[in-house]
Amino acid sequence: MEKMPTTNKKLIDWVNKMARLCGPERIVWIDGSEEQKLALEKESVANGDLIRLNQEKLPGCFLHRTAHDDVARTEHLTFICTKKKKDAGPNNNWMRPQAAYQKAKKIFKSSMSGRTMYVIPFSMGPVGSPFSKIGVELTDSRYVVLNMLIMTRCGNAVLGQLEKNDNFTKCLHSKAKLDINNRLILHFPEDNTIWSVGSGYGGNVLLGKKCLSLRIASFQAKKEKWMAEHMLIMGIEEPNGHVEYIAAAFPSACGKTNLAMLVPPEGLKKKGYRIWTLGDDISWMRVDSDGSLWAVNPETGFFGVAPGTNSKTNPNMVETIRKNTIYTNVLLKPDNTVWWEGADGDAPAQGIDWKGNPWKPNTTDSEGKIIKGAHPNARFTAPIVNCPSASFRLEQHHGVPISAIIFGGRREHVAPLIYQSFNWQHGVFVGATMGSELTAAQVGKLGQVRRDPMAMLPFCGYNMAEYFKHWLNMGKLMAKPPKIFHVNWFRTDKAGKFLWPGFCENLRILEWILDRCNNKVNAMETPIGYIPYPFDIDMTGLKLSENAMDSLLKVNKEEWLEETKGINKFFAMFKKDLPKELTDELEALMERLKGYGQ
Ligand code: GTP
Ligand code: SPV
Ligand code: MN
Repeated sequence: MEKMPTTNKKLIDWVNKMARLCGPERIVWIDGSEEQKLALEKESVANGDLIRLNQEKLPGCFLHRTAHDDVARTEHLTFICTKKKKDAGPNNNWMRPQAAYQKAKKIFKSSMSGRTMYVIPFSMGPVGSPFSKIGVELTDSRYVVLNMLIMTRCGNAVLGQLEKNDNFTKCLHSKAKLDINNRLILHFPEDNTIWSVGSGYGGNVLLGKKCLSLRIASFQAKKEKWMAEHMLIMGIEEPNGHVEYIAAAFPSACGKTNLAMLVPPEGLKKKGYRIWTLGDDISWMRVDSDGSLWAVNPETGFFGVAPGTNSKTNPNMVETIRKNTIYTNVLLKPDNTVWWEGADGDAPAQGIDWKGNPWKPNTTDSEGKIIKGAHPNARFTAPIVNCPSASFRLEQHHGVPISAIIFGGRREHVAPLIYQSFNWQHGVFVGATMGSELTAAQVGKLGQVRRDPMAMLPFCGYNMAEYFKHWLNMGKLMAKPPKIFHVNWFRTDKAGKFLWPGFCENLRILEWILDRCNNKVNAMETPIGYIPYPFDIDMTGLKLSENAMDSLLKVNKEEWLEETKGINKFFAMFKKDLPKELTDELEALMERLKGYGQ
């Protein structure tokens, strides 16, 4: 065996054991140096894994295309492998650990033959912070290495940490044959281990992201009394120069990235607001000695959705992805730049689509459907430091204090634009019952609500009933818990049009949220929580159609009574494990609704 750049015996033994299983031709340790990164890029271009883009217009940028059936997370092939099925809960696919290891071993066996196995030591969170967790990912994919170099802190600095600490998540990944029938994403929280095989797509293979920072971390957070959440983190600098921080949980594709880096609309810019971005996907939060909740983003990059990103919807992201960015499954233009549906400018007259085929606008397939240039889940991987609104607190070991937690989903009806929970326990109920409507793109009845508690349904690494208890308990540990709110940018009018313009205008709602946190405004009490007096939302420079604000803020008794039935059905899945506080909250809500005159 080659010489190992560590004296950590546990690490050396594990790397050797996994190498014996996967049979790589050689082992390369990732040191985090620029030279090594450049060499890997060169090799990737030579073997066709990456296409080097126009270096004048997009310096340091590359394009990657995945296999056609490997374009998104595969939740049905994702498992939580705990000794007891109950510990995974009704919210997860479960396999017995022994059976899972056996099944995966067959696929891993000699899967790296003729390939290099890369060893990536990485830290989620600033290196050396008490907030951080270390992982080591073994992979046969250079694409994974190059993405991990953007998304995490990795290399020798992390190995240094492992000289004095044996605690790391063992992450094994192999592309194997990229066969969907031999694909498994396995989590062993009791062994602090992740095994992923048969995929080359982001969320399945960048094991620091959803696998470690949410599924494994949520399991650890419960034990260690902290929180690992699917939340953006942002700072809002107020006109007086003070910065308040908020965290927000919306399900996948419901607007976290957009909110995290919004540019204030003209009307509010004059007041002096400024946004500071800390993260767009994951938040780790702890109670500090001051009794409030402090958050860090464990990641260092964005893995964001490309389609729809343009200088109107998200100008800061357009700036961010101009350099040192890896594009996945977008369209390649003749000048070696990239394009996607909803990008700036017109569609190019021709190009190469995400599948690698020649493409022209408005061409249809055999079923008459328009062929897209980019896959709808095409993504870019870009460093946070590229972002014009990147926070100066990104490297701070203790993170930032959180004043408000915001939940949100995609609801045509029912949920008003904004409401505030009565207290922490009620806020946990609001998060636990949040839902999003299925769109035409998803399996299921159009408009049907899928409950996605705290936007964590696909990411909670244990029984969600226990997760709810954990949220309730965390509230008790805080002298100054964040206030909890719920937003809905997606309410529609009778014609099905969005009532609220969204995007940068959402700052008007954030302003009200901060005013509530600082006791600056009163609010109307309704059965579901506090809603704003319309005159407390600053509408300078924004004109809505007549009565739009009333419709946006309306709490409809009948709709909400119907909603409680859905919640009741959802709660039933957790049987006796559901904390009583949540059934109490549901009953109290029903009582308040019954007495609500309209
Ligand atoms: P993941 O990366 O999958 O976790 O998603 P995300 O939550 O970061 O979602 P993202 O910000 O990428 O937005 C997803 C979609 O929501 C895009 O199509 C946006 O155009 C749309 N969107 C975001 N914010 C708003 C808004 O305020 N109003 C409306 N109507 N649409 C929005
Ligand atoms: C999500 O689906 O919520 C994402 C993308 O953020 S992935 O990293 O693929 O999970
Ligand atoms: Mn996400």
